[in-house]
Amino acid sequence: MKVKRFFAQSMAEALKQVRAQMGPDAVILSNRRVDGGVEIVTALDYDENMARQRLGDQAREATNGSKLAEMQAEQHRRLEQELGRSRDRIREVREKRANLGAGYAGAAGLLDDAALELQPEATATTASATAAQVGGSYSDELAQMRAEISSLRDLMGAQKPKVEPASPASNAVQQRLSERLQEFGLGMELANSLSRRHKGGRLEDGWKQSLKMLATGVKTARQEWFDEGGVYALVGPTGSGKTTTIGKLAARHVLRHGADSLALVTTDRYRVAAHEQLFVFGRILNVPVRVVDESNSLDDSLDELSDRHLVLIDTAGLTISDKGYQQQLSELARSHHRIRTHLVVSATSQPRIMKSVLHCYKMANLAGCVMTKIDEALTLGESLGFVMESGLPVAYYTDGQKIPEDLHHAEAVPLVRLAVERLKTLQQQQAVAEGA
Ligand SMILES: Nc1nc2c(ncn2[C@@H]2O[C@H](COP(=O)(O)OP(=O)(O)O)[C@@H](O)[C@H]2O)c(=O)[nH]1
Ligand SMILES: [Mg+2]
Repeated sequence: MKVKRFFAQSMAEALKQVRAQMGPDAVILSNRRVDGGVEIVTALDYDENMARQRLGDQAREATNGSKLAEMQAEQHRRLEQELGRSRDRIREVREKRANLGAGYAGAAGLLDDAALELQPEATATTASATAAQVGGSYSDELAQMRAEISSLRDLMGAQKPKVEPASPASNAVQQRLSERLQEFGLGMELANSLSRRHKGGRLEDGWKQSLKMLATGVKTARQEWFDEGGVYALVGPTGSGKTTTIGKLAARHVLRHGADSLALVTTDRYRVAAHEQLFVFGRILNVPVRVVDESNSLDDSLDELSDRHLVLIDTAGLTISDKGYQQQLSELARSHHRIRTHLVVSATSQPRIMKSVLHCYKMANLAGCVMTKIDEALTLGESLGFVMESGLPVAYYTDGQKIPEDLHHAEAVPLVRLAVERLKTLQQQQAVAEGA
C-alpha cells in the first residue's frame, strides 16, 4: 500500500496529478481545502487491514471505512510534517554551525578499534518478557518514513549534542558519555543510567565500561534451535520478517540435519494466500507444511508431528484490534506442547514501536526474540536497549534477505561489537556528507 499527498489550486488539477503519478487505480483517502488550494491524500493498493495495522490502537476509533481512510491520511500528513520539520531543523543547525565556524567534532575520532575490549560474559538465559506499553503496528513504508525521521534526528544529534536538562549527569565526562551512548542509539534514560556508573576517569574508559555493561545485560540463547530441537513459534507484526526467518531456519536445518526431522506449521488462516510463501519453502526443502484452521487445531497438528526433532510455527501479524488476535496467541500459550514463542522485532523500528510490539505479543508467553533487518538499521543501540530492558534473550539476528546465509545465532559480545562498528560507519558517512 502506497500513500501519497497531492496539492493543487483546484480539485481538477489535483486529480490530474493523481492520475498522472498514481494511475487510474488510486483510491482517495481524504480531500480538503487548504490555504491556496486543495489537498488530496491517495493510496495505491489500499487495504483496510493494513491501514488498521498501521494505525495500531488508534484504529479502534475508526467506526467505519471512511473514518479509517481519513485517519490513515491524517497519519501520513503528520509524518510528512515531522519529516519536513526535521529537515528544516537540520538546515538551521548546519547554518548556525557554518556561521560560528567552530564545530562539534563528534565522537568519530574517539571510537578507535580498541574501544571494545570485551570479556565474553555468561549471558545465556531463558528469561521471559516483562516490559509493557500500548500496542500498535506498522508496515514497510511507514517504517521507512520513520527510519528517515530517526536518521535525520541522529544526524542532528551528532551535530549538536545535547542532554536534556532532566538528566543529572554529575560531571562533564559523564555527560559526554551519555551523549555518545545516545548517539549509539540508546534511549536517554538508559544512557544516563550507564554513564552515571562511570565514577571518574577518561571518557574512553567510561565508554568501554558501558559497552561491557550492555554486553552483560543483553541475554542470548545458549543453544541453536537445530541442536536443541523442540517447537518454536515466531510472532510479530506483519513485515517484521517472520516467514523469511522461518525459511532461513528451515533451510539451515535441512542443510545440517536433512529434511526428515523438520516440519513447518502456520496458524495464519486470516489472510488470503497467507500460506503460499511457507508452502514454497516446504516444497523446495521437501518438508511437510501444516495449516492450523477451524478443522485442524494447533495441538492436533503438533501431536501428528511429534516425531519431528524441530517444528517451526509461522503466525499472522495480527494486532490487538484484529479479529483472531487473541485466539492466535492463546492457542500458542495454552498448547499442551512446550512451544517456545519468540517475538520477531525489526531493528529499524523506533524504540517506542518495539515496546508497543512487545506489549501486543506478550500474552503469547514469550521465551525470547529474533532481531531482523539489522542490515537496514542506522544504529543498533535501539535494539540492544530493547533487548536489555525487555529481558528477552535474543536467539538469532538476521541481516539481509538471502536464505539461509543472512541468519546468525546471537551472541552478546559480537552483537555489541557490531553496534559499535555501525556507529563508526554512520559517523564516517556524516563526516563525508558534511565535507561535501
Ligand atoms: N533487509 C532485510 N530484509 C528482510 C530481512 N528479513 C526479512 N526481510 C524482508 O522483509 C519483508 C517482510 O518479510 P516477511 O518474512 O514476509 O515478514 P512477515 O510478514 O513477518 O512474515 C520481505 O521483503 C523480506 O524479504 C532482513 O534481515 N533484512
Ligand atoms: Mg509472513
